[in-house]
Amino acid sequence: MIKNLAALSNGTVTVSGWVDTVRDQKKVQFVVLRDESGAVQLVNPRTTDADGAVVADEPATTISALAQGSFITVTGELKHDERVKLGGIEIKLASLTVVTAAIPETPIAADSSLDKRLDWRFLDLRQPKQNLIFRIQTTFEHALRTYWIEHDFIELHTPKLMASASESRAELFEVDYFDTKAYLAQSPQFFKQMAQSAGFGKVFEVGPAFRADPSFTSRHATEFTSVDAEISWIDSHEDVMQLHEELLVAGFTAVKAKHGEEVLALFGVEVTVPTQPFPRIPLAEAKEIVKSRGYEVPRDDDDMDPEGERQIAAYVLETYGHEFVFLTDYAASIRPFYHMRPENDQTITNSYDLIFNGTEISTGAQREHRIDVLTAQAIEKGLDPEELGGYLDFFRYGVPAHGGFGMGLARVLMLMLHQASIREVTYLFRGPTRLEP
Ligand code: AMO
Repeated sequence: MIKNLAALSNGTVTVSGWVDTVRDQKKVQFVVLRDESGAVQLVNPRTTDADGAVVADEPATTISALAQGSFITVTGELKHDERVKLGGIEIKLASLTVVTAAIPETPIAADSSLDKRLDWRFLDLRQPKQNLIFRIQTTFEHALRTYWIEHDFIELHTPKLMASASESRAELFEVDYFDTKAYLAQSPQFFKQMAQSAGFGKVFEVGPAFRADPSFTSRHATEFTSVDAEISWIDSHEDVMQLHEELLVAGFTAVKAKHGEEVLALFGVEVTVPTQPFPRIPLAEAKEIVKSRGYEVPRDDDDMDPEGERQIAAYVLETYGHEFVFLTDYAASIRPFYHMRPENDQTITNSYDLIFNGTEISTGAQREHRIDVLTAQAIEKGLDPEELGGYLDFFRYGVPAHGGFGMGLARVLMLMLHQASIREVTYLFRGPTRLEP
């Protein structure tokens, strides 16, 4: 790999990569060669005859014809030279093989629109910034998994084809399923709760979730990776929030340690490991706070709107110096039937949304585990208990108190790297008008 060249002594090396630029000068040719780890300058002095005229020989002729993006393998003499701006090394070429030539016309350029870049995603992903995003995602997920394994969680792979909705019916993808209909899972919600009834105790899943959401916002996709956890033996949603904090601290610590410097260099962003506990503010109080800052909350009886989320995040950053905030005690009227309500106040739920840098990244809650209360709450929300069939059975045969959360992986990355859209940090984005590549 190119990044390993810096550690080698002067001598013969063989290296492969994509042609980035070619400067074909009269007496010398320069090629910048890239791979996912970095770039190096190749130099090829032209051969001249006795009269000083340039001779058309190899590899000069091949270099002159190289199109950007061609994949080549070269052998040459590596030389450390402080005067070389690109990493202080260069390779004087001896031979060059074109592994695959690229078409000369590149379909995207640095100033191409995001949509055009997504059309040509494999070319777009060659940029070091894009490459870093997915290495960060790998590190982040690995840190979460390490935490889960160390804490004796069981990994689930729940089905993505379902017989009924698990969240709202409004955002459901329906598919033909032999002589009946199936629905794409919006969340592993029901099955991670089922695991509590099965005595699994602590479970997690990192998997796809589907939402037929026709919106074109910068934070919605029709298919996204959901990071889910569910735990038994809890006293309230406070236990879930503590788990959530510990996971994020583990994830951010790993990302900062492994990629902190690269993130600063390529994105100009400092990765901050959050301190525990994260601030917690009941939703009603958060609305009063943003109102006192001069922001008119559109509706008092609704979720916090995106601008409200930004306002409360700004307040939390100013007041507590924290990038995260748990908004708690959401009104029962705007939460799903399966959220538990505290005994002393049936108008709210034991639930939270987690806001990071001004945008929701997660929803969590203690679940209602008492079958009579759960059934009554489902009916109150206009659901037919018959349709919930198998789900309600989980609560008929003894189940511990439990709770959990679902978190959008791409949202975490987007906000960590201060990116404007979820499309930038999703390997292959799916939206209402995008099914390819
Ligand atoms: P919720 O519907 O709030 O909760 O989803 C949880 C988190 O998933 C992410 N998310 C999305 N990301 C991208 N595009 C979308 N269309 C999209 N929809 C949701 C968000 C969101 O915070 N079952 C509950 C979780 C639970 O209580 O365990 C649920 O799915 O980051």
